[in-house]
Amino acid sequence: AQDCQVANIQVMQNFNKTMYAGTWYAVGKKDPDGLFLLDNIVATFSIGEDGKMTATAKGRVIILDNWEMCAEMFGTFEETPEPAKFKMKYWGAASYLQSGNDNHWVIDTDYDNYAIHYSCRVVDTDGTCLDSYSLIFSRHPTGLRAEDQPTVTQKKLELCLLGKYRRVPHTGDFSCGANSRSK
Ligand code: AZE
Repeated sequence: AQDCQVANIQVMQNFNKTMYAGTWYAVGKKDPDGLFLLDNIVATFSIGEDGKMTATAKGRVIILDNWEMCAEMFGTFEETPEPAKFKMKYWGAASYLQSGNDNHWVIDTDYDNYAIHYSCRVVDTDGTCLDSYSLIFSRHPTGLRAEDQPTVTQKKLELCLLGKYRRVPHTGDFSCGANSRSK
């Protein structure tokens, strides 16, 4: 089932963005090349009156080699013919944070407990992904339910990223903690 071709990656069928809305806690991540959110990563997806999906994300980052801070990020999503495949334009609340345009694919979700996100930034000449990042989301800050773990492992395998994820701690300290997460 996995030939590692980006074009063959199966995404969530009949993706329902309204059911996807709300807060997701990253409990696992595979980093892209370069800078990325380190930990305490929380994303909140919303659907506007125009039907378009937007998101905010917070996470701890270290920029300029040793400056640790909470990055507040924003994203707007452009739909594609495949409902689970979006183009995400993103930027930071502060100009020195990262901005860009990424693919944003929802690989699988049950909407209530887990979701698997995947972005390939660079497709190699052989059709595999050269630079990807992926987040494993849970509705529960405590982590995935035991019954969702086999599904998530299977999807990591299909993404050719099994063994490449790290746990994302939610320590609630710094300015990414629970107290600053409300806005
Ligand atoms: C994502 C959830 C949906 C909204 C956004 C996301 C991506 C954010 C980044 C942030 C990078 C920040 C850096 C700062 C120095 C997918 C988590 C915006 C890619 C590297």
